Amino acid sequence: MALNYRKKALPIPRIYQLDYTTFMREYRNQRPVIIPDIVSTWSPITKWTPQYLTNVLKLNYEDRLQVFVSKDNKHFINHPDVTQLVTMSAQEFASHVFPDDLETAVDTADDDHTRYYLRTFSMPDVLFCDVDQQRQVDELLTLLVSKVKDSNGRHDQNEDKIPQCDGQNTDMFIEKETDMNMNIDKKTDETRAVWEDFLSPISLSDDDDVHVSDGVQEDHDVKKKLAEEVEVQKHTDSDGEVAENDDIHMRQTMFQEMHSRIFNCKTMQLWIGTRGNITPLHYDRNHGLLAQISGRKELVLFSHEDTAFLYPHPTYSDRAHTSRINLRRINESSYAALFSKLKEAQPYTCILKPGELLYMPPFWWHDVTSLDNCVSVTLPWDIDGYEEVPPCMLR
Ligand SMILES: O=C(O)CCC(=O)C(=O)O
Repeated sequence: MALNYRKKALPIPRIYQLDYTTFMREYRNQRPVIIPDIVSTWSPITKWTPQYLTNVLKLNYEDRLQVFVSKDNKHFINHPDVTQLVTMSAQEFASHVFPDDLETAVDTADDDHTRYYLRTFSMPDVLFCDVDQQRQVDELLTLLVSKVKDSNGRHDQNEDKIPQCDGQNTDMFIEKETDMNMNIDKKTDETRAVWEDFLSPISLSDDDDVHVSDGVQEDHDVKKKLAEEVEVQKHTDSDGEVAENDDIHMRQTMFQEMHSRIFNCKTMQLWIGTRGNITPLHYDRNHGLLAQISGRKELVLFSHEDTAFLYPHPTYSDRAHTSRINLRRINESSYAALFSKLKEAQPYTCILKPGELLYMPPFWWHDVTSLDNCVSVTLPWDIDGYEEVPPCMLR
């Protein structure tokens, strides 16, 4: 997208081997970053073939898949004049986004300008199990929370107590279609039962107020302290050893809590769609991790500090977290005049490639265009009680 901003768009950095200390110091709550070497080794990168995803969608949704269908390639995917939420069979949806012959599909898409976008508001159990694997959880949380060793050099012993999908072999969904109906109900019930009692009680949605109950507040105070102390304080005297053990214990608790908050099948979202799909300029109140499984997406981000230049819908509107600006039109002179302050905003851009993970701080504005047929996963996590809502967002 060649956009005519006054301020030159800045690239979002790609940082390999990003560590916890650098993440806390430079990015968390401050600016976006692309992490190229975590999701790239996740099992969904190779496992989520078109056939596998089609099987899972069929078994989860059968003929009740709710898909955004847009006949227009220039407007928002969720513009009510051009986009409908259509209920269709998983098979039909798959035939659009996973066509056997990609060349033909691209030509067809260009001909009739029809785009298809599935966005789930929770994660199908089978796919969730593929994401919530011990090694994958460990690697991501080591970056976000910092993994600690006890005084004997051992890693967190309590991790074993966290229910995980590790034992779940989801390869069964590569089976022949006829065998699958029998398996799915049993499988999803079992998986759900493991998770139901353990999931984070802190719900998350665009509309949620940031709310921390009294009981949780104490824990958040502990985390505030941890967040400020990026390095674990090392002590040598006996009092110091106690302090270090306390610190390790707190970090282990935090690790477990973050596991259930980030790897949460009720808040994780799946995005599958055709190229050309647009998610218009909006912000979320949570920390965002966008994991790109296949295809590329182009993103334009703005800091929350630029909110005054981004023309949000009125606060009373149900679209208060979205902008009135369609970034595809800003080079039109009449449009530019209407939204003249946009020139003051500082855009950050990237093309997110398969295997890459984008961290977006809370309240950062983002606009997303699918450059290819894409599969992505969003892992949002709600902000903590001590993380203040930026004053510019209190409209
Ligand atoms: O991928 C998209 O189309 C939108 C993703 C998004 O808005 C998010 O992850 O918050």
